[in-house]
Amino acid sequence: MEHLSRRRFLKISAATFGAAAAASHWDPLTRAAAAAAADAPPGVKTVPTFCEMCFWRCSGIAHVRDGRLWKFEGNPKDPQSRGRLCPRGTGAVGSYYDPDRLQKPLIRRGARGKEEWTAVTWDEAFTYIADRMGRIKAEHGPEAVAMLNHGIGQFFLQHALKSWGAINFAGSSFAQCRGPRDIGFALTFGTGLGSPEPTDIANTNCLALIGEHLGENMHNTQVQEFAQAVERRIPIIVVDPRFSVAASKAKYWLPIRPGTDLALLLAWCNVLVNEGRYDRAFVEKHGHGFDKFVAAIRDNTPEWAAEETGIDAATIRATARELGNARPASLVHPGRRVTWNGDDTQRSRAIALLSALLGNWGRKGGLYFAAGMKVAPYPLPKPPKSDKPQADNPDGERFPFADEGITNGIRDATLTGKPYPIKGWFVYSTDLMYALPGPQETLQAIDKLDLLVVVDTMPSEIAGYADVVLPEVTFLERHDQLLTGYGRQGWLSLRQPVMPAPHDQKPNWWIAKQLAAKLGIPECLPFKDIEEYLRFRVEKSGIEWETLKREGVIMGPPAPIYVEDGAALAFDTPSGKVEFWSDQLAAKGFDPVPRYTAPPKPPEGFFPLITGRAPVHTFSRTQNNPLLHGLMKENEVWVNAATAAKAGLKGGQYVRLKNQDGVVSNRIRVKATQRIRPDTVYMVYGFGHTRKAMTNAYLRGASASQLATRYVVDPLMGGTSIHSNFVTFVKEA
Ligand SMILES: Nc1nc2c(c(=O)[nH]1)N[C@H]1C(S)=C(S)[C@@H](COP(=O)(O)OP(=O)(O)OC[C@H]3O[C@@H](n4cnc5c(=O)[nH]c(N)nc54)[C@H](O)[C@@H]3O)O[C@H]1N2
Ligand SMILES: Nc1nc2c(c(=O)[nH]1)N[C@H]1C(S)=C(S)[C@@H](COP(=O)(O)OP(=O)(O)OC[C@H]3O[C@@H](n4cnc5c(=O)[nH]c(N)nc54)[C@H](O)[C@@H]3O)O[C@H]1N2
Ligand code: SF4
Ligand SMILES: [Mo]
Repeated sequence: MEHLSRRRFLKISAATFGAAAAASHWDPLTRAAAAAAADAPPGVKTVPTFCEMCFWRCSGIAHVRDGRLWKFEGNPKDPQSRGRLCPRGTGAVGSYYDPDRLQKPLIRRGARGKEEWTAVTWDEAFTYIADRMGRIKAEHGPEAVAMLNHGIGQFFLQHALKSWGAINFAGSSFAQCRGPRDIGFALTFGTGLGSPEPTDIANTNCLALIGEHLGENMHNTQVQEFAQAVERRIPIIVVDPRFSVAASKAKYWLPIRPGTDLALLLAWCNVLVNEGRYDRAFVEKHGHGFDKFVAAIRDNTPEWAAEETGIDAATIRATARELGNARPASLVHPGRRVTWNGDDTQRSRAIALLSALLGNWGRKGGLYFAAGMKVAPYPLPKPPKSDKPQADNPDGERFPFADEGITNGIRDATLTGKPYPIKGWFVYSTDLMYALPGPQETLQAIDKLDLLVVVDTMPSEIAGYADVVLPEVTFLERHDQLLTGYGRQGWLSLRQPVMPAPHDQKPNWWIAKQLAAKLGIPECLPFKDIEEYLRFRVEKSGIEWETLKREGVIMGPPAPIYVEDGAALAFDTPSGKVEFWSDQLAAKGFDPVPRYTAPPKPPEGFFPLITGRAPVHTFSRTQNNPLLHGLMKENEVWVNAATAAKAGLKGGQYVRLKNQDGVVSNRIRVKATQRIRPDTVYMVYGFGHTRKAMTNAYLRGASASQLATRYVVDPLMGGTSIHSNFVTFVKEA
């Protein structure tokens, strides 16, 4: 590990965040020279592949020197990275060399959650799983086995389970992340935004960020474009209870009272309409129910919103004017992790309505139309149809506007046995103890299971409760499903192995094929190996396999992304127009125009707990990574300096946090700062691991998820709020 020391890493990752932010040329990404394959020194092998350290999916070039994985840098041909990776991507090397990686399949011997395992062969593991699955199927039907997953690697396992008869699948990227946003936009414009979100930050003349803290949230291309926007000196408006890094670059910081954003958004709409600073032509041609919308927001004045949000009316007016004057190259960022308070779809719909008022749909500097790339499918046999409804949302009756599986809905069904029992979970690449609020319910649901299989690279929290743990190789050691990306131009990226598996870890496609064989359905994945599968799809699409292997990325044909260059406007809503007033919401008993309700007040002495990201970590998955751990070992709880003084707390001191339900966190250091409202506390989520097997991350910092025992479910689509908890301080003796 010598060449992987922290110093070495810092040299590779030359511009770490703090230093870059202080520099006049603001550049938070790693500035490693993106050496193309041809420039590699002798003895160095380069392999292009795409990153899985987060879901932005940048393509990079891995360098192997003398058989050691040396570095991972951006691929200059890739539209996501543009030749530069973020610190987490660069740090991927650490996930390969992490000595705490899972090494062998494990079967639990003791009680669930007790760390008693037997290492077994893959064949023994599959036999055990197939036997339990067979018994569940015989007693309850195949619908009783569900899969909870995240990431591109889920594909082959999903297909194997579907072919066996499973129908319940969900990823935390919907109900815990961007689901409310995509549904809010779909209710308004007829389509969601998807990932990567097509925000034309590069060309916008005014940008509002609503709790989207670019620069800490390191989604690569957006951060690069945000840094350019800062340099272009356009007006930037940052709405965040916390003085985020983005706020420090902005013309306006609106330190809003948490949970009151809908009041601000409606007041912005009110100003744009009343002052005539909206796109009249767009609204007249494409709007549905505009007059009723105007009537509905009549009382949402800046003066009214000031009372709710704590932002003065003059600032609300001034920022609305900035947005209106720059239209249509004016952008209220739709956000990404929008699961805040449980009314998130309606808040996102208000952002969609602002986009409509600004007329930025399909316009330069607004929300462009993402172009994709068509790649031929592999002829996989179709899974059987089930006559049972999906357990999370039977016949769409529970959450009428959900269009993907709901993780917490599957958990509910497991807990209640309704509409039918769920007895098995396959968990792929998601740590449910972090991703899902209500950890107590997750544990109760696990108690109801006859089989919990966890496929992970690390001894994660959720793996600690598994019956069978299957160790996957990291993304640096495997092929994966093809990535067909959407953006200003479509593209195709290949993931391919850079290094051999250090132990008995296997890739997802292999696990899926072996499992399918054990379940007696080998024909559902009818290829010899994944290279055959990938090669078939690539060549069938008229692309040379060798070229893709060498380049890593192939761009699709250009397509119109703006209305100006020929993209057509059509809206897949019931009215065929942009729905300022939503009849379908009204028909289901919801507000046809978003209506604000004030968030609950904390008990005396308690503070709302909000969360976010650190630039060098992803969720809960990188805290143990030796390189990234070296850059940030634990999280801190941000407390306003005045609040800290009142509570008798000093910066740097350890405290525990206790939530409204009496749950007490691990120790966490206080960051006493002016950079947050006095009535709010903040922490980066993903810390506070409790498994000893994670030697770096073990008991470092506190887990926001552990404190998230209370949550509100969005009635439109099943999303779970993550900012519904209040905490107070417990001082260490
Ligand atoms: N409190 C709180 N909760 C949140 C959020 C928050 O901000 N605060 N954010 C929400 C959001 S936006 C999201 S997208 C979700 C994210 O939720 P998740 O995607 O579940 O994120 P992680 O907690 O990092 O869990 C990932 C797990 O996958 C494992 N893993 C990593 N790489 C691989 C791989 O290649 N193969 C396999 N098999 N396993 C792998 C890791 O070791 C880890 O155990 O969380 C949501 N939950
Ligand atoms: N470094 C890094 N980057 C990432 C990720 C990562 O794990 N690490 N994850 C990626 C993923 S999957 C996602 S979904 C995105 C998520 O990134 P974002 O969508 O930016 O969401 P969060 O990271 O949860 O950050 C929430 C921000 O909102 C602020 N906030 C909290 N409550 C309120 C409120 O009531 N009103 C307002 N206006 N602001 C509030 C917080 O202070 C914080 O700055 O990040 C992506 N990028
Ligand atoms: S943004 Fe960073 S972590 Fe995410 S895919 Fe790109 S380089 Fe990897
Ligand atoms: Mo997310």
